[in-house]
Amino acid sequence: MQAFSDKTNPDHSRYLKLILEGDRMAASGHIKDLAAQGVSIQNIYEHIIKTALYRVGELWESNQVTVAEEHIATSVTESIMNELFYDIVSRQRQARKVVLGCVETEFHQVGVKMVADIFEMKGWDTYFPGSNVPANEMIRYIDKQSPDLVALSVSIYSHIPLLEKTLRLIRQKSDLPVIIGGQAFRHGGQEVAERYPNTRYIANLKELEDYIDQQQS
Ligand code: B12
Repeated sequence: MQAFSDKTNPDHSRYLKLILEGDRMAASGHIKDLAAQGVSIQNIYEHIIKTALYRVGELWESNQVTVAEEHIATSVTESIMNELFYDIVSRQRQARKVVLGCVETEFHQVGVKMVADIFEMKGWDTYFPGSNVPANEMIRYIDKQSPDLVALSVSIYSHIPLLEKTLRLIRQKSDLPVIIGGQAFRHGGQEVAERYPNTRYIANLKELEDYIDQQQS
């Protein structure tokens, strides 16, 4: 598997067209072709899939695509990520666990699924109870799994107080390391991490890879 820093700068426009058309087969083939050409999964996630989905959001906001087209673009993307999974997980396991989730009322889950895949590529075991996980249920699940790390995702800025609710509940019990991320922080709010010990904001998959490497060194 290529490192994140492969020099290619792939263009997202073909992928965008295919997912808006709902052409799952062609979109899947396109991503597999890129991977076969040596474009890293991290690069595909960050520069093709994320860029295309951000563009879908802009087109939806300006009424140039319908809600149904936006939904199908996302569901085709999730199906392709699921297809890639078996090939990207590292066979060298690290005996480390991460529990990941989207905070209460947060439905955007593609970004945190990418985060989970990067951990799997690094040999970590990932547990993703999904989007919109009630804070109390997240705490119960963390208790049950006893992970080495928790990763929480927030896309909507007004959900940051719900992230803080989960962080407070985690900190009442332990000083388990927590990483937070998601586009809720695109225009600020990262200082939330400073209010909770052992909590760190990570902006993208490159920073995430560096962070995981530090944990393993
Ligand atoms: C698909 C989508 C949906 C789908 C999500 C389905 C799903 N299965 O995930 C559905 C239909 C549910 C949805 C609903 C809504 N959506 Co929406 N949605 C999108 C869209 C088009 C794509 C989201 C996406 O997957 N992006 C791609 C991923 C890969 O990017 P990402 O999440 O930023 O992740 C990256 C980083 O942030 C980071 N990261 C993410 N999480 C984490 C966590 C950790 C720990 C770390 C380290 C890193 C990390 O890693 C990723 C790689 O770099 C976006 C457009 C956009 N700009 O993203 C709008 C968008 C996010 N949605 C928006 C809105 C307004 C809504 C609704 C309120 C619409 C409505 N009126 O109902 C609801 C809210 C639902 C809710 N309560 O959460 C707005 C948000 C605006 C804002 N400022 O808050 C956006 C930006 C669209 C827009 N342009 O207006 N949406």
